[in-house]
Amino acid sequence: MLAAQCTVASALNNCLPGDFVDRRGRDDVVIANDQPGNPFLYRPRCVTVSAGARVLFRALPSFGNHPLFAGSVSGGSATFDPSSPIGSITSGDERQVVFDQAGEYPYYCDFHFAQGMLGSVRVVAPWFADGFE
Ligand SMILES: [Cu+2]
Repeated sequence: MLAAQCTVASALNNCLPGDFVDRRGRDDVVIANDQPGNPFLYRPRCVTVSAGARVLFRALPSFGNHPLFAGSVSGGSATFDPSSPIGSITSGDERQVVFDQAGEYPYYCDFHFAQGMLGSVRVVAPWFADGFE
């Protein structure tokens, strides 16, 4: 299937290939909406981690204000993905998510995705962790 091999790289939740911050090889990674002056931006918004990484999602001031859902936004509407390890996080202000399986795990704020509050975690197999540079 040549067409499948030529598929354009996905851009889930506005994460283009060049947008992914490289956090491969790290056991612990933090994603937070902590940019001064812009509470609607996750940092890093798009991130690559190694399988087994623990990602600490932090919400300022809380997930009650910024409920975090697994899934993708397309055409202005969000689709929850219940199979993602991110799930839905609606209380507290910190939640650790362990990503054991390679894949791409988009996420969004259920209140503010239209304002750009969305991103994606790309998980790569650990044996590739040092193979790209
Ligand atoms: Cu929000």
